[in-house]
Amino acid sequence: MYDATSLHEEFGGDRLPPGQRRTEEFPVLSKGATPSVDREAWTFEVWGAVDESLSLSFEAFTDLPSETQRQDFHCVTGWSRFDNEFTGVTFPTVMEAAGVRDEAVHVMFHAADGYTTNLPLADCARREVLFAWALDGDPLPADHGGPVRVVTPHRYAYKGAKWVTGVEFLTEPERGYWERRGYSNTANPWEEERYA
Ligand SMILES: Nc1nc2c(c(=O)[nH]1)N[C@H]1C(S)=C(S)[C@@H](COP(=O)(O)O)O[C@H]1N2
Ligand SMILES: [Mo]
Repeated sequence: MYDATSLHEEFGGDRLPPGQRRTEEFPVLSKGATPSVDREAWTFEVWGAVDESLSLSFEAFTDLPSETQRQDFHCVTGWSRFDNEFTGVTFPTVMEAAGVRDEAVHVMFHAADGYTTNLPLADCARREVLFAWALDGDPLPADHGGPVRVVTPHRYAYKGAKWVTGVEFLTEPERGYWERRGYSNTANPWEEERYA
């Protein structure tokens, strides 16, 4: 298994970022109710600055090369959960499948509850950014974003869209749901980039 829990070293910080407290729980934070997303009806779309737009069923998506990683999870509200084992497709694998064009500089994630979140392409083109469908060996629970969610262990967790339905490659930066409402656009936990 790929261990991503030493990621903090790249950011020059402790494993527990400043101002965070560790919890064994896994709280649920969503802007609204958990949408019911049927695995069989779910499709994953990739569009924008790509050579090939994709539209994949759950079966086709989970047939892409996947891996399990041990990761930490940092919520902007102050809790961190260590050693989560997420299984999924890495962001670079999706980039390769779609053929991301040179003019792509930014990414918008779209989700079934209308949530969006954005990141620079360079922050996404990392092995640790996973489209995950399993947690600790079990199907990802609906409250935590099942069938498939994004995880971003190098950024606060609002950068990881639950119930993800698509990825849009952009030629200019845009802001997502919380980024337009006062959360940090950059969201680096080791710099405590919480609110803008
Ligand atoms: N689609 C969607 N994704 C989302 C959210 C949301 O409301 N909708 N909330 C975000 C926020 S603010 C956080 S902290 C994490 C929480 O993930 P968890 O509920 O699994 O702890 O999901 C993020 N992804
Ligand atoms: Mo959050």
